[in-house]
Amino acid sequence: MAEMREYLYKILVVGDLGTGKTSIIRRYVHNIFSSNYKSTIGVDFALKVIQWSPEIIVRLQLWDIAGQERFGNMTRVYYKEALGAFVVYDVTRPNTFDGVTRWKNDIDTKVTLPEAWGGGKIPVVLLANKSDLVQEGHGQHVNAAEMDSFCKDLGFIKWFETSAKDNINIEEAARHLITAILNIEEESGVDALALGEESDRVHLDQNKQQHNNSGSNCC
Ligand code: G3D
Ligand code: MG
Repeated sequence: MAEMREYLYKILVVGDLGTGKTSIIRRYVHNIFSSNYKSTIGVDFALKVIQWSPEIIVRLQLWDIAGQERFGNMTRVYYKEALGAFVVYDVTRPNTFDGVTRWKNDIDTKVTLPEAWGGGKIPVVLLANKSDLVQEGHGQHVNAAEMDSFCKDLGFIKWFETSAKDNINIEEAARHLITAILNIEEESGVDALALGEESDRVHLDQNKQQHNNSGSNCC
């Protein structure tokens, strides 16, 4: 029988205030969303456990920023050991699209993949959220060719039009990001972050601890 493998992936969800980050996480994680882990740096965690295949279980640790958006960037503590990210904007508010470049740069300058995985940029997916409102005549659908080119220039691995309200494309976007991370891990041939091995990977409780002691680590 094939050996079971478990992975723990820390995923960041960033973007301007009101773009739908919390709604997307809630929609994706259903009722497992918890505010209990709120820490001094204003972060909520949500955990989603996915039976990816008969042999693979993926534990997604989704990091939401609670009220920190107004600074337009996050501390390195927040980004530490993240393996993927979503950047969210609101299709009905063009100024939130300006934030996309800023958030992507913030990610690229503050976190890289583990050395054992080549140390490159973490995979990031762009979410054009509230697409249900476009159906109702607010804003307009994104231009696919322009978005493809924008994503290529900025280094997003893909974009999706999503609706947290109508549950559109959220599952698909998550699958795409997880697939990308699994591929990077597989290509590297280094199973360093697999659960059950020695590593300094993140655990929810440890994170809470770290953040509570994180004053001097902030940038
Ligand atoms: P944030 O976490 O990025 O700050 P929230 O954003 O998830 O708190 O969402 C901000 C507001 O946008 C909320 O409305 C939420 O219901 C709404 N929203 C989020 N996603 C969608 C979506 O896909 N479609 C629509 N129509 N609305 C969405 P309120 O009124 O509670 O402030
Ligand atoms: Mg929020």
